[in-house]
Amino acid sequence: MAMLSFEAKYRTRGGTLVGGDLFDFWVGPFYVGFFGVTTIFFSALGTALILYGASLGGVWNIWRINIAPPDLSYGLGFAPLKEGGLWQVITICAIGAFGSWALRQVEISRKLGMGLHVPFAYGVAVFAYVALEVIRPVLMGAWGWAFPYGILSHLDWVSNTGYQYLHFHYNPAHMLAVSFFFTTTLALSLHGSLVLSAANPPKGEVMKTAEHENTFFRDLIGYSIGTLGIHRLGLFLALSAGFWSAVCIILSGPFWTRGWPEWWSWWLNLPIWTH
Ligand code: UQ1
Repeated sequence: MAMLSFEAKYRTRGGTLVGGDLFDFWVGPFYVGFFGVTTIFFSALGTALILYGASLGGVWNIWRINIAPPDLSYGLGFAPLKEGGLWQVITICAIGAFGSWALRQVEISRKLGMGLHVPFAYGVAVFAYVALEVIRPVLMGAWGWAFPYGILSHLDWVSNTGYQYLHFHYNPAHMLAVSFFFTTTLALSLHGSLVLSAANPPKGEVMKTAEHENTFFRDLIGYSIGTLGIHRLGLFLALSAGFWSAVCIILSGPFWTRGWPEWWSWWLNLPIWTH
């Protein structure tokens, strides 16, 4: 664990949100904290319940294991464990674990005197999950609208939900989300390749720095966003992808129940087309 001597001076007390000094310690390289304990608790319980749910299903084919939410007839109430209740408790464990993980990131950021960008970014991914499993089902009045836990079964859910709106690619928020996902990969591939190209000059030459990186893009397109700027852009693109993903599924059902192609009628109905 070569990092230990280097990290010693950063292993300072404080920055905790709850519990004071009680959980303010490390296990090997890992900071624990109150939320480390709750992360372990929810992850272990959730994983055990997934294994129990899988055993009830009688299928151990990894692709086909499925733990479904309650039937729509249960509405927003609790269901018996074997009728979707297991899915409900697993969902509580997942949100407990994701929330604990985010708050542990906050405690570590506070310890190090850093900004809260990492927990914020992680929080957007959690928001997308919560949008699917809690916000949309609650707005639609039944847990049965949430997606099931299973490799193929959740893919089937995505496919079925998409076809319920005839052609999901006509959902304008979905268009934005997909565009942001693709632009994120473009930005990261440009950034990763640019940095590696500067770090890997011909054999025997000293590696290049940000000046060369800036110059490359000024030569190419007349503009460089800069070494800090590219990370701001990357964070914006990635968070936008997650954000619009959440928006596009919350719109579908609670706020738009017909096919998404039909939504574009407003365009066809503009008065400018009449003659
Ligand atoms: C860029 O301008 C830049 O600044 C030097 C980087 O930092 C290392 C980059 O990684 C990239 C990809 C660019 C180019 C990006 C734009 C939006 C012009």
